[in-house]
Amino acid sequence: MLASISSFTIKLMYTKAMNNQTLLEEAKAVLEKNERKTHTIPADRLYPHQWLWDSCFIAIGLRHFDMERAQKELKSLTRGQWANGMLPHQIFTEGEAHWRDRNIWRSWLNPYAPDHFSTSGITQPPMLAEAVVRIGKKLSKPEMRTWYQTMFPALLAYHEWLYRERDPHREGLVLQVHPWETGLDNTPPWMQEMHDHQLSFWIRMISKLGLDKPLTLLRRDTHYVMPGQRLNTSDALGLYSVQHRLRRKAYDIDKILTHSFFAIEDLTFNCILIRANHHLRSIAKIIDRELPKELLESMRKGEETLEQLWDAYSEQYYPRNFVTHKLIKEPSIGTLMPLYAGSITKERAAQLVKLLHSRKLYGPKYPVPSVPINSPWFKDHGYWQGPTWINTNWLIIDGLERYGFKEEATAVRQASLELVSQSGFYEYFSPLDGSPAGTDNFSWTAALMIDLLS
Ligand code: 2M8
Repeated sequence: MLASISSFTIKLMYTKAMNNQTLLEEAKAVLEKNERKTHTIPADRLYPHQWLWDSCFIAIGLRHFDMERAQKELKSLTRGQWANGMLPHQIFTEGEAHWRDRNIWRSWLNPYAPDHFSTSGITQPPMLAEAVVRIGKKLSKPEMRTWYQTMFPALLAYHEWLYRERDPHREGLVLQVHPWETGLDNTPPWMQEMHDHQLSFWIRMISKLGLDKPLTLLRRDTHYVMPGQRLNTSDALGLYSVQHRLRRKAYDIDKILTHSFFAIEDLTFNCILIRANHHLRSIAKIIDRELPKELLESMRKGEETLEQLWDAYSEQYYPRNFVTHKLIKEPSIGTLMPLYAGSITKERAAQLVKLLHSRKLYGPKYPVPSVPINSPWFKDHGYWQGPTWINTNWLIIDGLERYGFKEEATAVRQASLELVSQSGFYEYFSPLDGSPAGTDNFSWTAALMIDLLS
C-alpha cells in the first residue's frame, strides 16, 4: 500500500513538474510573440504600444531567463521620460498605423515632453523601483551597483516629480487626475466619482437615447474583446472626455487643478508608491547616494498619512477625493493594497486578511476579485469590476508573504497557477468559475507566471 502510494505521489509530482515546465515554455513564447525592438507590448493588436507598469511586470518575469532583455525593457521606459521627471503611462509606437493614438494625446503640447517619442500625458502606478530591485537581486554585487547607478537618476527624478506635482499640499499622498493613472481603469471608486460629477450632458444624452450601442461598433477594444468584457461605451466616452480636458490644459497640473475637481488620492497608486520609496531608499544606500531631504520627508509623511484612508466604521481602506478630503467608500481591490505597501501594522494587516477569507468578499473559488463579490458593481467578466487579475494577485501575494501570512499567500498563488494552467495567458479571469476573459497572450500574465513558478 505504502509503496503504491509513494509511486502514485511521485507520478503526481512528476506530472506537476511537467505541467509547470510546459507552462514556463508557453509563457516564454507569449513574451517572444509580444517582443518588439526595444520593449514588449502588452498584447498584439489590442495594446500595440509600451505601457509603464506592464513593462515593469514583464521585466520581473524576463529576469529569470533573459537578464539583458529585462534590463532593456526597463531602460526603454526612460526613453519617454519627460524633462520634468514624469514617466508617461504609454510610449506610442511610431508609424502611420498609430497616428490616431498619438494624436489623441498630442504630448507635444507640453514643453517637457520628449521630442523623439510621442507619449501619453499622464502616468501609471510607480512599479519601476520594484522591478529595478528585483533585477538587481539576481545580479552579482558589482553588476548590481552598476545597474542601480544606471537607473537611479530616472527613478529619483520620477519620485521627485510625483511629490512636487501631485502632492501640492505636501501631505504625503499623491493625487491622480485620470483613472488610467491607477491602471485599474473602471474601478468603482473612480467610476462613482465620474458618474456623480464628471459625465457631461452630451454623454448622458447619448446613453439616454440608446446611441451608445451603435457607437460601440466604432471602438477598437470591442473588435478584439467581447463588449460585455470591457467597460460600457458611455463610461468609455467619459474616460475620453476627461482625457480631452487634460489635453486642453496641455497636461499642466496647475491649470488642471484650477479647473477640475476630478482628482483622487488613489489607494493602489499610493500603496505602490510607498513600497517603491522603500526600494528607492535601498538603491540609494547601495550606491552611496543621498536622497534629497524634501523627498525623504514626503516619503515619511506618505506612510503616516495612509492611515487617514482607513475607515474605522467599515474596517476598510478607501481612496480619497483630493479636493473635499472625503473618502470614496466604494469597496474595491485597492483596500487590500496596503498589504503590499508594507507600512501598516501587523494588526491592521490581519484585519485585511479577514476580507480575503470571506467568500462573499474577496475569497471566492479563484481569488482575488478586483471588486468584492457582494458589491452591486460586481460582474465576473467586467474588466476591472470583478475579475481576478494576475498582477494584483502578485502584489497581494508579495504583501502577504512579507507580513507572514504564508498560507493565504500560497492559496492566492495556487489559484493564479490554476487559472492560467486551465485556460492560458488571458488578461483576466472570472473569480467564480475561472473562465478566461479579455485578450489572450497577455504579457504580464505570462511574465508573472514565470515569476510565480520560479
Ligand atoms: C488597460 O488600460 C489601457 C489604458 O491605459 C486601456 O484600457 O486601453 C489597463 O488594464 C492597464 O492597467 C494596462 O496597463 C493597459 C495595458 O495592458 O490596459
